Amino acid sequence: MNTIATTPIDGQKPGTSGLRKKTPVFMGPHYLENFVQATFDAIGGVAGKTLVLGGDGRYFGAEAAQVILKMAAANGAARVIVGQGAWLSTPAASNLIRQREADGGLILSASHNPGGPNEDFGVKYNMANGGPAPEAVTAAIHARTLEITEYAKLQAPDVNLTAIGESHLGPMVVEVVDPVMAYADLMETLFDFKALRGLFHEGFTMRMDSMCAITGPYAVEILENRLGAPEGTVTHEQPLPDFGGMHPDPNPTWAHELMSEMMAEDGPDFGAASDGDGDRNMILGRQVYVSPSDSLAVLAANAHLVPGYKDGLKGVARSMPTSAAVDRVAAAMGLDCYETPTGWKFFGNLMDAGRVSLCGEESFGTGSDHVREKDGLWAVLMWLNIIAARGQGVAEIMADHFARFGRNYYSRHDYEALPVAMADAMLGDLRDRLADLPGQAVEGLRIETADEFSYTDPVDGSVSAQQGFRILFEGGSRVVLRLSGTGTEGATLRVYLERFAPGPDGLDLDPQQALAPIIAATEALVGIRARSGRKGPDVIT
Ligand code: VG1
Ligand code: CO
Repeated sequence: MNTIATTPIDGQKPGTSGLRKKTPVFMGPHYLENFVQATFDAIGGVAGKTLVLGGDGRYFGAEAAQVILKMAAANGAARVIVGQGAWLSTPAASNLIRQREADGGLILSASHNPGGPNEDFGVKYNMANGGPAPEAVTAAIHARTLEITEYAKLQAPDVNLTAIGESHLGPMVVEVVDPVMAYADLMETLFDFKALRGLFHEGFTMRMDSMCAITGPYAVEILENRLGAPEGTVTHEQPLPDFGGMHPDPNPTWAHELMSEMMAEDGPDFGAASDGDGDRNMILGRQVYVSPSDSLAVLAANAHLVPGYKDGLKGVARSMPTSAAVDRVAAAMGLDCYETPTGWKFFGNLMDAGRVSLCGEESFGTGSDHVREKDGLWAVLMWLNIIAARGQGVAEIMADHFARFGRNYYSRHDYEALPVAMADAMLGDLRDRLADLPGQAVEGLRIETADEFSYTDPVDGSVSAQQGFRILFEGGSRVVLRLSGTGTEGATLRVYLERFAPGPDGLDLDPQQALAPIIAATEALVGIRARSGRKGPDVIT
């Protein structure tokens, strides 16, 4: 029998980006099956449909892929396109869904969260446009998990996912494809590969840290094989089920090996890192760290130098906590600029409607309408192409950018694994006081406005409320506070700090120093350290 009885399991509510839990939770009886069946049910079934399937190679990914294939077959799917070895980076999955005109896809990843038997696993459903399911769909999936009584799963041996080619699972076709080639080909259509080959030929040095996660094979193929960068340019290039014990989050804290190499006087010209599923990027020059919000602004200001964007951008969008650096570029260039809640799913409608072609988040996510996910290697290639076209290094490009547009000093402070009740109480108290804050002075800073961000999608009119607290100070400084929707342990409080310096003076301060008054005002207002007993943030970006 293909039908198996089950009962609802609590807590299967997708967060900012899919459902993420500790791996043993996902491996528990019926856990994955319930969620996958609820997903299929919520999208009106998969009978006759074509799906894309793959993940970042983390522990339990290959087994989960087998379960999903058997369930897709028993639910009547016509075809599933799977990355070889069940591997697909998130942007490559998005590309395959679009290119092959699939009805949707499932991505097996907990992204930047560590992987392994006791770390994190995740499943995310993407729509026919290649983008993450919007909130209405994830809400329907969650609702379905609460009423599920059975799921369908074919009793069959595992499918061979190591060899490229087609096979059958019942009447369903399983098509195993090379995970890298279609994506690498797409990159060749967007960037000046000839100029990039020239750059490496002239001795430009680069370090790409794939952090033992999925971008390794993609980066080796593109940077070393196609662009002629020397072997060894890509490090930690072998995807491993536990990411070799690395925390595959490309930020200064977790990519510390790369950071120390790049901060040396004789370090490489250019450095980059990506996350577990390959949708994030960190950009570095020799002794230069580019904050993700600034990176987005630089890409917006220079996109016309890149073949894929030579006619200019349709518009730009950023998540609300991302700094307003890109807004200044948009204003100067006459581009529309949208502010969305955190999470890539909110950019999909804007891109589908042709309103924006470049989007970004402060969390090391940048991307364009070439796919419907953020795309780490794409951002790296954008930077390389801009460096080649301008004939300037990262430091010069940044200095020039700040001189032209001013500088939005920016930093994010994360407090991880806080007790949920404490975090809720802290933000609940802030919510209660919001209306009284405007006009008050804290630590010498006068509060101009304070609110809780609510977003109305300009394309479909859907409303997303309670998307983070914003406190604006006089002079364009601001602090934003919100709780993470991707963590699997306790609550993670994210504090986003920003201060604008118009220049020409004061453009090269240490961001933590430049932001010190706002950090002090935030502590006075919210009492994070006082209430949590923590000495400081766990992660500073
Ligand atoms: C975080 C980031 C958000 C990003 C999301 C998914 O969400 O803040 O900008 O879109 O991760 O990225 P949260 O809710 O934890 O703040 V990924 O690379 O983990 O798919
Ligand atoms: Co990711």
